[in-house]
Amino acid sequence: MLTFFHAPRSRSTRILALLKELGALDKVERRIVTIPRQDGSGGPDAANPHPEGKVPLLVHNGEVIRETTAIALYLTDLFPAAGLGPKVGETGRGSYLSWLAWYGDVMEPVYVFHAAGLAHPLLDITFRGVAEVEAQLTTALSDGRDYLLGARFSAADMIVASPYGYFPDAVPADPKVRAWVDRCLARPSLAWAAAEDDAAMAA
Ligand SMILES: N[C@@H](CCC(=O)N[C@@H](CS)C(=O)NCC(=O)O)C(=O)O
Repeated sequence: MLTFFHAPRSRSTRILALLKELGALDKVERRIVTIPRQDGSGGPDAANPHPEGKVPLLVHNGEVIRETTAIALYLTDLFPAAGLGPKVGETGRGSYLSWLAWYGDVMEPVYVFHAAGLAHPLLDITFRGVAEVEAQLTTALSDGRDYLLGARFSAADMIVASPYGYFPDAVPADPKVRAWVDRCLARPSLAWAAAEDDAAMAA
């Protein structure tokens, strides 16, 4: 039994799109929960078993999996036929894990600190900054590859490109990075997930 706890138009929308890419929607029970929103709407939801009250959350046979990148890895491992993440022992597995972890451990914190206007030597030492984040993408895509792992689209592309869907002004200037962002954001699964979210919000 697989249950996905989701709040429309939130970080969990990426997981909804991933489930669509995986062809796994019919294998997952989707439960819509509320979260506190920045505009003051919403609020914690007693029906959400996330230890911090957040989304996304996945529960598989009673086991609770939290954090977007862990959930993405869990799902691509669980549904390997979709080919959205290299398996253990397969070429690209290390790169795949690295991009997923880098997103959660570096990229997202860097953009959050930047958006909050925070600067401190300890933040620079620990995470570096926006310029270094952009340089990682520029370097990785400099050989003209279509995706972070090469020719192969993966869940790492979905997660790492996702902030640029919310903040188009933050897309790095490098043409190859911009083309990669466009490629990732053009996935039909994202438009589908957005429409699902719109319908859920309207309801
Ligand atoms: N690092 C977490 C962040 C999750 C997160 O902050 N989700 C927000 C929605 S965008 C949330 O649930 N907020 C509810 C709250 O702060 O109580 C992840 O990526 O899973």
